[in-house]
Amino acid sequence: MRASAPARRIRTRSAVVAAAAAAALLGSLASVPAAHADSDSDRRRPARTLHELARESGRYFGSAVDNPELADTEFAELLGTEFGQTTPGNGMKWYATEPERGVFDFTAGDEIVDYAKANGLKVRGHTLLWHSQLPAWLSEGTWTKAELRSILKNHITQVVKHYKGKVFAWDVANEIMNEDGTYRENIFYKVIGPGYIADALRWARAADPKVKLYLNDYNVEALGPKSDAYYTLIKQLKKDRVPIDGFGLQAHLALQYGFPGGYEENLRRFADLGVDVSITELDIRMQLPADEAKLAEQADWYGRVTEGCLEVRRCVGITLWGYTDRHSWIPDFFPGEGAALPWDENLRHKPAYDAIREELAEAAEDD
Ligand code: 9MR
Repeated sequence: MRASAPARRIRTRSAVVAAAAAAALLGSLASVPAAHADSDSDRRRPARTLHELARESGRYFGSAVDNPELADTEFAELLGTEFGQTTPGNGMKWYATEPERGVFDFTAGDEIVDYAKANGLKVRGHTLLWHSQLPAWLSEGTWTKAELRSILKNHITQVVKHYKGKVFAWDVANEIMNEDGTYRENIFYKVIGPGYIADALRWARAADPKVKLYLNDYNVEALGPKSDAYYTLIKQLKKDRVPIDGFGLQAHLALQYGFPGGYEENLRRFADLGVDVSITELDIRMQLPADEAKLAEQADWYGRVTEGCLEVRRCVGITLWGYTDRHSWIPDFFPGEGAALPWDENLRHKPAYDAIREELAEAAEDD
């Protein structure tokens, strides 16, 4: 029964956090082994991976990967064993897939799809349309509405067709809202108007009738104007019978800004609209240097993000935006911040790993 689960999970999470803090005090954090037996099951059995635990309750647990990282064999091996899903960090973006108008290059995306297939991971497609990482021919061009609609339609059609049957979901439109809940004035909005969103979803559906179609954004984990805007938009899209299957919450969180208020309620309200929800780019950064208190708080947050997803039936999975501090976008984008992932630079578990594991293991037992 799930009814009593939350209280129980909260207790165990604080136990994990306390244990982590104790371990840190003993100076033994660096020696936490990269794999260990399930604490709650027969120790003679090999440890189940995070993904295997997530699968018990019908979810996936994944990590993004950027193409150059596949050359790091230690990293690639762990990605292939611990996780059941991956998302290309950059390989399927517009600049990579259509570097010249009408000239498509699927090399980077295919490399990740091939790696995923060889290792039994499923793939989320990311992303068909975004204001960032557009090729210069597109962002610097001057277009009429008809021209840009045709460019967008062709891009979506070619890319979705190429990956048909190879990706289970697409972030069709990425980061289309401002913080105050107004539409972001990206090139598509400016030239085509807000109707480009429904157009994009319809073209994606026409190219692959089965793939799950998502809108995806950051700073939408809390209840607030930005998530409200998506709630209103998705409700309207549903009403208009525009194909929309899911809402992706990136969850690039930062300890200094506080845990997103109303996170679980927010997930639930989207699920209640009749769409899936996914945590698509999870990382939890902190101001450096990391210390035991921050790592313990980070572990608590990773546990809470995981628990919230597990509490909402239509929350279908969690993807880390890279799983290790060795390969993370954070230090480059937020100078002085980092240590955002559950594995450290040496691919050793941090307290966050144990907190995630604890939540997944409890849910696996409950289901
Ligand atoms: O991880 C990506 C990084 O390698 C790129 O330099 C960056 C460029 O903006 O994009 C990163 O991924 C972003 C994702 O595509 C959308 N949400 C925010 C992610 C972090 O910037």
